[in-house]
Amino acid sequence: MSQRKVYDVLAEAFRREGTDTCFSLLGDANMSWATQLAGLGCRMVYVRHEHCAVAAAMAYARKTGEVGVATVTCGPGLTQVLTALPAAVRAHLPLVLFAGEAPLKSNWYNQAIDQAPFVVATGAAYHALHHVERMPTQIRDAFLQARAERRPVVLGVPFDLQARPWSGPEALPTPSRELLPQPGPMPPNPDDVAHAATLIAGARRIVIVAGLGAHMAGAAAACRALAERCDALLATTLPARGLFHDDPFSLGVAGGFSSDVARECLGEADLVLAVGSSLAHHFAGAFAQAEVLHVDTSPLAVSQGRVAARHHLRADARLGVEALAAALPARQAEWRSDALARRIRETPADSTPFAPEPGLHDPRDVAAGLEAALPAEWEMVNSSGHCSYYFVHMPSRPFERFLTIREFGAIGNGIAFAMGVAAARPDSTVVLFDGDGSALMHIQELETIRRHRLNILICVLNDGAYGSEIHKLRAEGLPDDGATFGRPDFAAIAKGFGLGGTRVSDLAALPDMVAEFARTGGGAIWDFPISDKVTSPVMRRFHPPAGKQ
Ligand SMILES: Cc1ncc(C[n+]2csc(CCOP(=O)(O)OP(=O)(O)O)c2C)c(N)n1
Ligand SMILES: [Mg+2]
Repeated sequence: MSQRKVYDVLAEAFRREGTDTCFSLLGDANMSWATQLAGLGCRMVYVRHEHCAVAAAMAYARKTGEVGVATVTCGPGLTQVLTALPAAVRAHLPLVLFAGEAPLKSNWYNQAIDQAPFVVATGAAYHALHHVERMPTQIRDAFLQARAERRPVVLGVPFDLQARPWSGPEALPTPSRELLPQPGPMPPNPDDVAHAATLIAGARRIVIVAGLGAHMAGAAAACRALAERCDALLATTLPARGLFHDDPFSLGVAGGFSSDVARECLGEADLVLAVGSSLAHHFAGAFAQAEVLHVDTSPLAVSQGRVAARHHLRADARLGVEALAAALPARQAEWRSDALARRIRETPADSTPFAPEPGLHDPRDVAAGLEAALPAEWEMVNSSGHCSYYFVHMPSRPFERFLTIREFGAIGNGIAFAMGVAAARPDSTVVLFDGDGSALMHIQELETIRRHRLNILICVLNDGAYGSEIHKLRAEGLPDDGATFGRPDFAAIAKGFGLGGTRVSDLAALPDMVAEFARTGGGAIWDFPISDKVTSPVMRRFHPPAGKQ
């Protein structure tokens, strides 16, 4: 036992916290610890860029409900993750990042940098672990903080201290899971229920919009029941997309990515019940007219700079919604008609006509072709960029098989998110929908996919451009050459990394291609050359061509 080093004990402390997967890129300041963590049975996913370690841990945390764990070395290892950390902060994802720190004993070290201000600026917490015997407790407390505050916690551990012989106590502290307060769900105040019930009774057109909080509280069924009881329609925020995917009165996403029918119905609403949602900007923009009743354990008045809700029901989402259903008489269905259900089911999300150039697809046809061909149990990951609108409109895909994290608006995360989902669901096939620009930003991770034998099918909507930029530049009447690159040959790129690669020129071939991929598994890119003339409704709305504002 006297041979044990500090890094051995720190690795044991992570295992005791339940860490069984760690996304990692090694350097002097974390390699001994990471190697011992692997030796203790933790699955390591060794990525090729630190950003992708943290981004993969984010998707892993979202999919598993656990704390995502990643590790990077000090200095340049840490500065690489400064886009991923704020994205995790905004998405309320619990992470613990083991980062090395420069050795304390050295007067000078080339990778030394004052790490805390970088991390704190992202909204994540930073703890410098400088007292060896206290380190296991600080690790436990980092997990406690990540779970309680639902944000990333970065631990900076000088690597000279890690290499010391362990002289502290043998026993590790009680793990965070045993200490975390586990209060029962919060019931609503009866007066608040009465106020909310009066409001609902006086409304004509009600929409219940569920956010991730509704999912986490297990409130989806209660929302459906309440909607039926008070003749309301259902919708979700973008992160909770698919929560009511099989309900005939579900409008899909309420926000910038709403379908045409959803926008029309949301525009008619006079009351919105926002259940377990953060009332984000995009969501609120969908309801110009409606009063908002926020049902949440922390109901908000102002969100993202606007007054977002004037009525509040503080409660666990499920208990709050159930209490409302109990307080309200059942209403005659008027809005919820068979005709409306048929319109919701049969109307395309966007019917604006475009005529793509020969040899190029309309992205809507690509999404429809994949929606029809991909097996129901495969995991979907949507990335960012202009193309992400299209893959939100795959109505058969439930929330449980769909992931999108985009609160910080960064591109370049798709491949890492898909790797995180693949690690969380190792027996599944993961399908990523990405843009050409976003995919290229971290294309090196194809090597990780191959080496770790991850089942990831990457569908690239290849418009040969930063689509979001060209459509905005064109709308402004400005030249688009700074964002137009030509279509990279993703099939050749994938093959260069040892993966499968196909340029999909005929969408009718998709069912056979899917069947073949299901048989072989592995990693591949399907490259869909698409027109750069087709614009999404959200783009057309916010960036109408010059002169049409
Ligand atoms: C890290 C980062 N850099 C730049 C941007 C600005 N940006 C937003 S969308 C986009 C284009 C993405 O291109 P692509 O992935 O090909 O998707 P498309 O818009 O063409 O569908 C860019 C550069 C960003 N959001 N994040
Ligand atoms: Mg593009």
